[in-house]
Amino acid sequence: MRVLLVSANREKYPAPVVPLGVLSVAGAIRDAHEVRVADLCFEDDPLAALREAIDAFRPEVVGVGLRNLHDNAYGSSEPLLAYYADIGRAIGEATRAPLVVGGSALTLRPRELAERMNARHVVVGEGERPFRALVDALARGDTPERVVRSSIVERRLVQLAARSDRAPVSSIPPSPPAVLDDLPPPARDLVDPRYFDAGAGGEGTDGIQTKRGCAFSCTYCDYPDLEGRRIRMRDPEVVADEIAARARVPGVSAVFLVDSVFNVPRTHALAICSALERRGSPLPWVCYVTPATLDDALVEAMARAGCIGAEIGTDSGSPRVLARLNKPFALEDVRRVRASFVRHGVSDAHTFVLGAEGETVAEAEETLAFVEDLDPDVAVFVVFMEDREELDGRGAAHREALLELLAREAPRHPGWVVPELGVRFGSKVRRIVSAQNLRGPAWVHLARARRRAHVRKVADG
Ligand code: B12
Ligand code: SF4
Repeated sequence: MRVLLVSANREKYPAPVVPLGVLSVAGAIRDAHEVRVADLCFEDDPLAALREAIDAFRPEVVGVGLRNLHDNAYGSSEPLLAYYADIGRAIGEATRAPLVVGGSALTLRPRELAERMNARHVVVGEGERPFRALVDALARGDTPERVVRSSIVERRLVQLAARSDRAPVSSIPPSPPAVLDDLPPPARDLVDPRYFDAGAGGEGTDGIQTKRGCAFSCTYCDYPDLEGRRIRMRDPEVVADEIAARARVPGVSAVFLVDSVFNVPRTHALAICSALERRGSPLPWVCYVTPATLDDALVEAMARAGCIGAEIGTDSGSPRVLARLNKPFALEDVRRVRASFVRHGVSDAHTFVLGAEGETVAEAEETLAFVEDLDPDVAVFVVFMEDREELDGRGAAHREALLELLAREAPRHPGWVVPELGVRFGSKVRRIVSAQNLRGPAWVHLARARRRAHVRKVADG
């Protein structure tokens, strides 16, 4: 079948991100079906571009990947949901091909998005196997049920998804968790080259996944819902070959390892580092880490393998709030890993989520005092917002008070970033980074500038 895959994401901050999910489902069906990708990220008129792509290809199935539910500034979801509804409408007007919707946003809000986009089918959870089964079924002339899913997704989420009102129905059983090394690689040849072209607005960072899943249970976090709680790893040698191959692509200047947590399991992270080092550490990279179980030897190995930055979900500087969030580490672990990152020349960005689990303003002030004392290269502050549809409205308390606190405190701390308030974030930062022809994540450049300033200050006495 002719399958048009649409990446709807148009978010440009902190940077445009390669649609790895859409490329992954493209890779999973292309041996049996003809696939094209329409990426709307850089289009001036996304709906016109979409109509053109449909007219040119005359697809028999249209798959749309939805990544985000809110923008980089954590604003209301409504503008994005309305844009997704427009996409659904434009597709319905341009073709009678069935519309299938998937992606992390869809997995978190299956019912609302299925309805608003008038989707014939939704794929909840990881998409390679379920989407393949669905397209194969459509090719056979079957009429599959409306919700198709991966078994990594808890039943709780799936029950929320839209009920089928179309009969007759043939059932596609939930796909078992994919064995990652058995999956075909993402169809990277179908990526829009503008992601790697600074002149076209790209930042040059590619995305690579070394594993799926997170075994921790931080209370507010969606990642285990999206990827499962059981960790599934890829062969480190294959990952390192993939990164080395990306290094040969013009414009690709850095890699983001998109794993929920890079450093767990430690043995797998170490194996990735040594496989990269043996290939000459082909590209600089950044990743997410947890302070739990992160030791100096692993940080050193990461630095040797090309790691230039680590994003750490520290979340709170209050021990009580850390316990309420069920974070798997203590504040002394955060101080310890900060010291390791400084020692090995890796920039660190700690994110803090204020207001989760009923955090009070006084507890948020405790967090700010902790951050002032820790003095990481970069501290990113967000105010908690619930994204899942069944929990709407919870956790909104104190929002305004917390934002006022950040508006007062963040501007006078050089490494503090508040996306929601535009403090050291957004178009101004990107302009500075591209004017100096710097590639890779913007926060790493802010971090490096801070360390240079610190060294100068020490040298000047
Ligand atoms: C890595 C990451 C980042 C990195 C990306 C780096 C890079 N260069 O790629 C950075 C730090 C830059 C980032 C930024 C942001 N991110 Co982010 N990010 C992630 C993370 C951890 C992994 C994303 C990823 O690449 N996964 C790997 C791919 C293969 O998985 P996937 O995209 O989900 O695709 C699978 C399925 O969804 C499905 N699928 C996908 N598309 C399609 C299409 C069809 C047709 C079908 C059938 C199926 C399907 O199948 C795919 C394969 O199994 C996720 C959380 C998570 N664990 O999933 C958050 C996540 C995607 N991010 C999120 C958000 C909000 C953001 C920001 C807006 C945050 C901010 N305020 O800055 C920005 C937006 C950036 C942008 N331009 O869009 C949210 C989105 C949902 C939401 N709540 O809005 C997530 C889910 C985290 C969360 N809060 O729960 N992010
Ligand atoms: S360790 Fe990170 S990814 Fe895992 S549940 Fe906690 S916050 Fe989420």
